[in-house]
Amino acid sequence: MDENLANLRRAILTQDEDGALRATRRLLDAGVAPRVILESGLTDAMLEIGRRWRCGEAFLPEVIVAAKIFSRCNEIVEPVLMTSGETVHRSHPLVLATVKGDLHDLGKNLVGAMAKTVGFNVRDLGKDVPVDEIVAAARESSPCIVGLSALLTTTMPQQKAAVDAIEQAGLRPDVKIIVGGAPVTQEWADQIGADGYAPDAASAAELALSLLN
Ligand code: B1M
Repeated sequence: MDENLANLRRAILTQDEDGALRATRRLLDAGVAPRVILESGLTDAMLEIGRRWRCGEAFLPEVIVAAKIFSRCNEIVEPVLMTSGETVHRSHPLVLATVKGDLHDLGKNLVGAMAKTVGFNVRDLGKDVPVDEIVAAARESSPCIVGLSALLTTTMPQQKAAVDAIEQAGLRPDVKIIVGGAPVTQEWADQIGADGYAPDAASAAELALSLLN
């Protein structure tokens, strides 16, 4: 299994789409848990791409291609994740968005996939989503949980803007808000008045579940 995971990571790092898809199928065929493939295969490879990019060892076109391969592999893994024994049937709404100005959506998509496995009815607004749209969706889906992803330090303030706008729209406390993304911390979540922060997609799903109670 470790060798197959290593093959998957290597294929993403060398922008070998066919190799990555093959390695993903092989892992699924071998019965490896979809969560492990998502976290230890796909996500770890993107973290390594990020490290190389920062050090000047990788360039933007490679990052774009790697992100596309990530999504293609995720398309194969997600349906298996949905049919895994972990899926519970509930139908509480979870509105999900990457905030305005931010085009990073791989992490948000993982949060959506994990949230579906614990039974949330996920309404994914996509990326670069303006605050007004988030408030409108929260109003339509209320009572609900709103999940806001931000990957750039420059777009984190949009999470605060959304929390403030939901508050001003009078939608609290029926709308709970969780935040996440690489630069986001628990401290930031507390500072902006969010109900919670999760460091990864699986914890985000668990956090959302805990907020239902
Ligand atoms: Co960009 N990028 N990027 N990028 N990118 C980062 C984030 C960066 C850290 C890279 C670096 O420094 N070398 C840096 C941000 C620096 C900063 O702000 N401090 C950066 C930059 C600077 C930029 C541009 C400005 C580059 C440029 O154009 N000059 C530009 C901005 C575009 C924009 O958004 N307006 C840009 C563009 C891009 C691409 C489009 C090429 C591509 C995104 C493709 C896509 O998403 N469809 C991209 C990528 C791929 C990255 C890195 C390499 C990888 C991000 C990723 O997808 N990781 C990233 C480096 C890094 O993060 N180390 C980087 C895999 C993904 C599964 O993890 O999204 O972190 P992540 O999600 C995690 C957790 O954060 C968490 O769960 C997931 C794990 O389970 N999580 C949540 C995420 N959302 C959550 C929500 C929750 C809870 C948990 O609750 C709601």
